This record gives sequence, C-alpha cells and structure tokens, in this order.
Amino acid sequence: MSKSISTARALTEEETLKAHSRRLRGTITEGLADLVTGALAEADAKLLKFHGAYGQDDRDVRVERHGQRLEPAHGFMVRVRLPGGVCTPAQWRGLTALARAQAAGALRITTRQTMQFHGVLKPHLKPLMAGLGALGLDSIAACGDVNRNVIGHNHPATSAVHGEIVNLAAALSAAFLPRTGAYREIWWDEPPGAEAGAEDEPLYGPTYLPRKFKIGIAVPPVNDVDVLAQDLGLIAIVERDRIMGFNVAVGGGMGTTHGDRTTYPRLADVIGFCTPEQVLAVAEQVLRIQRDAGDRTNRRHARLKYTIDNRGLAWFKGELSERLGYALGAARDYRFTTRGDRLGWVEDGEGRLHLTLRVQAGRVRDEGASRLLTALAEIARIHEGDFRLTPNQNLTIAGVSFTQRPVIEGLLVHHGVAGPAGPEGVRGHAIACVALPTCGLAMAEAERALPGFLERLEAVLAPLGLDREAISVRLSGCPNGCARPRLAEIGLVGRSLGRYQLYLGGGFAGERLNALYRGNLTLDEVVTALAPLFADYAARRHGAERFGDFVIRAGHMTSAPDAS
Ligand code: SRM
Ligand code: SF4
Repeated sequence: MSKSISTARALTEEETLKAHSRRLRGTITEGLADLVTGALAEADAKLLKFHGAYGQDDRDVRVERHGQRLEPAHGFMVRVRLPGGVCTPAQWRGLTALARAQAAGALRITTRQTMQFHGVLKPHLKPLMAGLGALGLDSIAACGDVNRNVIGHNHPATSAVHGEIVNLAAALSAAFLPRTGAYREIWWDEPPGAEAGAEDEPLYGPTYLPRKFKIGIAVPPVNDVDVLAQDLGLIAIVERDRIMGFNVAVGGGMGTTHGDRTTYPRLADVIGFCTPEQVLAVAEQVLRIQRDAGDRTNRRHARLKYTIDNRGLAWFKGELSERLGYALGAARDYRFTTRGDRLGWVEDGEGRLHLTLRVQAGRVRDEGASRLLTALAEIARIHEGDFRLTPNQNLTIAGVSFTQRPVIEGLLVHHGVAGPAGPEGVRGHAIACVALPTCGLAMAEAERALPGFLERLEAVLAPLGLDREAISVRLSGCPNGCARPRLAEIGLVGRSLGRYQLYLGGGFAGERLNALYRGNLTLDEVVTALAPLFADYAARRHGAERFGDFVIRAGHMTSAPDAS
C-alpha cells in the first residue's frame, strides 16, 4: 500500500505553507487588524481559502486605481458551506441581512449548490463570519485543499429519497471537516484549546490534501449535480423509493489550462457499487488514497483525475479494495435523462408544492424593477418549508401549502420577479460562472455576458421553431470550467477579453464531454457559427434527438473531445 508519493521533485510552496501554518492559522488574525491595506498577506490569503474566503479586487477599476497609485479595490468573497444546498427560511433571511450589511448587497448561488458573498471589505469579514455562525452556518472548507461543499439532488418531487440524500451530503461534509480549531478561534472568538496550532488532523494530516476534492450525489434519471465531473461521484440506486446503494465514480474534473495538454477535463469512471452502510467508508478511503498518492509537486496536476491516470484505474481499484478490506460490488444499471431543473411549480403528490425559480447565473439581487433579493427575503418571512439551491444555480422554494402558493406568487409579482413558470429553451438550461469583475482568474466575461448572449441565441432559434428546445449552454470566463462548460452541448470558455473557445457535442445529461468546434471567437461570431447548425438541426434532426447528439451524427464535428 502506498502511503506516500515518492518523488524527487520539490514540494510546492503551498505544501510548506500548510505544514507551517499552525493548522491553518498563519497570521490571519494579525492581518485582519492591519487596516492600512484592504488585503491580507499572500500566505494568509492562501490559508484563508480553507476558511471559505478569497482575497479579490474589483477588476473593473484595477487599471484606473493603478494609474492613481492606489492599491487595488480589495474585497473578499466568502463561500458558505451548505451540504445538499438546503437552508431554513430563518437562515435565508439571515443570509440576506448579511449580504446587505457586510457585503455588496447581493447573494450568489453557485454551481456547487451554495451561496457566495462578494465585495466583503476587510473590517466586515469577521462580522460576516460571526453572522454565519449565529445562523448555524459556517464557511469552513468551502474552499482550500480539503473536501468541498458536498452536493446532492434535493428536489422533493423528483426524488422520493431527497431527505436521505441531503442527510448523506451533510454526513460526508461533517466527516471530512478539518479538525483544527482555527476557524472557531479566528472568526468566532472561541478560546484556543490546549492543542491549538498542533491539533490532530486524523484524516488530513498537517498538509491536508494536495488539492481540492469534490463529492456529488446524483439520483437518476436526474444528473443535476453533474456526477461525472466530481472527484467522487455517488449515483444512488433507488428501487421502490428505497436507496439500495450507490454506484461509485472516481476521477472527474473539469479544469484545464489553455495550451497545456497535460491538463484536461475528465469524466469520472464508474468503478463499482457500495451499500448505504459502506458509503462513508468508501468515500473516506477514496479521499485518503488521493491524500497519499496525489501530486504535491505540481498543483496543476494534483487532482484525483491525474492520480488515477498516472497510476492506472486498476491500481486505484486495487488500492481501494485493500484499504477497505473488501471489493466494491458490480456497478448497477442506471440512466440519466436530464441535468436541468424542473422550473416552476411541481406538486409532490403528498399535498406539498415546490417552486423552482430560474435565477440568472445564480445572482440574487435587487436590480431595477426586479427585486429578487427583497422578494425572497419577504417570502422567507412567511414560508413554512425550506429553500433548496440547485447545482444549476437555481432556487427551489420547497414545501409550500396550497394556501401559501398565491401569497408567494403575489410577493414575486409585487417585487417584479419574472413569473413562476420559468423560461424554456436555452435560457432555462444556461449556466455562467462569476468571472469579471471579481474572479482573479477570469480571462473573459461570463455572468455579465450571459443575458446578451442568450438574447442573440434566441433571436436565431425562434424563427427556426427551436425557442422551446432544451439545449444546454454554459459559459465560463476561463478554462478552469466553474460552469462545467466542457459538459455542455454548447460550451464557451473564455480565452481573452471578448474571445472564447466554442465547444460542441456534449451530452444533454452530462454523459459525454464536448469537443472544440472553433477557437478565438467573439460572442457575435459564436452566434454566427451556430446559426447554420441550428438551421440544420431544425431541418434534419431525428425525432427528439438532442442538439449535442445531432452535431456529432450530422458530421459537424471534426475533432474528438479535446482540452485545447
Ligand atoms: Fe471554481 C477557482 C468560482 C465551481 C473549477 N472558482 C475558482 C475561483 C475561486 C477563482 C480563484 O481561484 O481565484 C472562482 C471565484 C470567482 C468569484 O468571484 O466568485 C471560482 N467555482 C466558482 C463558482 C462560484 C462558479 C459559479 O459561478 O457558480 C463555483 C463555486 C462552487 C462552490 O460553491 O464550491 C465554482 N469550480 C467550480 C466547478 C464546478 C463544480 O465543482 O462542479 C469547477 C470544475 C470542476 C472541477 O473542480 O474540476 C471549478 N474553480 C475551478 C478551478 C480549476 C480546478 C482544477 O483543479 O482544475 C479553479 C482554479 C484553481 O482551483 O486553481 C477554480
Ligand atoms: Fe473564474 Fe474561470 Fe472559474 Fe469563471 S471559470 S469563475 S473565470 S476561475
């Protein structure tokens, strides 16, 4: 059994930093007290990620401030840990209040089913974290080289086992939390324990994981979590409303670097089946293998997908069986048919209603006539069920009674929020990552470019009668792939300001990566390139054939799935 990776290459700076961080404390507390700068020192900023926060600056004003010899407009992004994406109305109200008082006045639903705050100024960071604590929430391990927010299918009407899935997400998240008291000390003023700075980290050890680690739980036929994009994907096998167990998929990941062919997106391999009783142990051993065998010398090559490709899937399976003391069972049959959310009202047959609202690029804010932030906060005052975030950046107001339905609809209308029916066609399936102005890695616009891009696409689709056709469109500002664009039927990946790589041919339900179709296009050029394909699709599709399948069958694609 390989407990450590033997390599002659030097460990990365991050490995040394983690080892000497006094279990993720560094000098964050001292840095917070220094109000001469709005940022933290570089090393502390790296450690801060493990606490769920990122140092950023407003890139819209970066050049201007540089010209004025001012430091960048620093702020922080804070990501909440919300396993399974469920929160109570009281928590929702609290999150809204924190967004208004401590951040830039908006909430952002992420592709991993949680909430982000942007534009948190340094003096507001601690009050924000304290506010999360008061709501029974936290942000620990939402970022950093640890297990991240665990996502799972949570719609009450499309999955009879949604409660168990959310509970499993919470159990996995809790089991894989770092044990350090750093978070509670720094943000919640808890007194340091006797072991402070040298706490035992039984799972992670002093250097935590080589890189981030992601778990998603899908319930077929819905693959909203994009289970094959996860380091560890669990596919629930449900018979007569009972979870029989989970197919185990390992080694998914989306991130690439333009021009670096040693990086690539990868679909997870389904390697077997485990029972509900075994699932926590299986997940822990997968994580431990990656801890011990992952590449700690090159962060671009440190995800589980590369560990598996370097050593081979057979090695991985053998290692897992040896550590578990048993082999996984044979994978069970399953089929995904969609990844989209069922927008609008859905009744679950038990007298409850659930309203899934499409939230464009996940941004919850008051803007012009549409006051979504206010509407949802007011709904949270009277709502008797809960709020459920989806990995498609949408929101389900779950567990509504028939008498409350008109009240909720009235509040939405009153605050100018588009009707509950939800858009169809490309708009109903579109995702965009945050990108500019907050993301430090963005090469092009994404969230801000999405509305205009969709309008232009719809103008081409409508005359062809394709305006209600579900086609998945995903837009990312760089090849890290936070919107999972390489799994879209139409995937756009930012290359430079205003220019994108256009990928086509992904599977509608997330079962196939797409491939490069054209490079270095403006969004107008993308629409021009797509127009003849849409026309051909309208004319020659076979029955309910999906656009992603059609472009391959009709011979429009010349390249195989490719990370370039
Ligand atoms: Fe991501 C880095 C936003 C989901 C792959 N991601 C970032 C950072 C933190 C930029 C940075 O490192 O400075 C972005 C912050 C932008 C901002 O201003 O908020 C960022 N990622 C996001 C979110 C908010 C996108 C969104 O619009 O919803 C998602 C938050 C998820 C969450 O709640 O935890 C988000 N990121 C993803 C996903 C999708 C997923 O996990 O299902 C991926 C692809 C899957 C994967 O990990 O392979 C993803 N993000 C990355 C990567 C590439 C990682 C890699 O190993 O290849 C980076 C860059 C890095 O880690 O160095 C990154
Ligand atoms: Fe930023 Fe790139 Fe992720 Fe978009 S894909 S949020 S631009 S890191």
